[in-house]
Amino acid sequence: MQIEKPTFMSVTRTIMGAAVLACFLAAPVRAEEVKAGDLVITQAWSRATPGGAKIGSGYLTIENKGSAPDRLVGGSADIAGKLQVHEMATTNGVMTMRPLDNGLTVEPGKTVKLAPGGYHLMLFDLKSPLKQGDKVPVTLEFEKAGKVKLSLDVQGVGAQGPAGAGDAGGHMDMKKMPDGMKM
Ligand SMILES: [Cu+2]
Repeated sequence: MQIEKPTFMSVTRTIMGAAVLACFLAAPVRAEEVKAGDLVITQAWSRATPGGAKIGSGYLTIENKGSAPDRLVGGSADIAGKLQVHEMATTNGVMTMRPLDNGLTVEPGKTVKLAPGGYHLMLFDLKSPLKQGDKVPVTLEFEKAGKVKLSLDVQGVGAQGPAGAGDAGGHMDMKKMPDGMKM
C-alpha cells in the first residue's frame, strides 16, 4: 500500500495562500502608500495636539522614482486654515523654523523625509484638535505631480515616528520650542 503524499501543487497552493493571507493581515498596520506620478509617499503621520493648540505638524516620506526633480510647494487641509512646508534648524543653539518659500525639492532617485527636528508640514489655525488615532486628510501640492491627497495618521503627543516605525531619528520635540514659536 502506498502512502499518499501531498502533491507539489497542493503544497505550493498552501504556501501561496498563506502568503496572500499574510499580506492581508499585514495591510492594516502598514503605513499608507500614495503614488502620484513618479512620487511615492509613505508614513504620513502627525502628532496629537494638546489642549487648545492652534498649530499642528505633519510628517511623511517622499520618494522620487522618476528622472526629474519635483518640488513640494505647499498644500491645504480642511482641518487647518493654512498649511506650509517648514524647515527646522538649530542656529547658535536656538531652534528656529521657517517656511520654505521655494518649496522642498525631491531629487530623482532620492528620498526626502519630513520628520521631527527637520522638514515638516505646519498646520495653522486648527479648527479642532488632532486626536490620537485620527486620520487627517490633507492635500499636498507638487510642482510636477500636482495635487496629492493623503491622510496623516495621528500618533500620541510625544511620538517620534509613525506607528511601528520605531525611533524615527528625531530627538527634538515641538514642546521644547521657544515660547515665541507657539501660537
Ligand atoms: Cu513649523
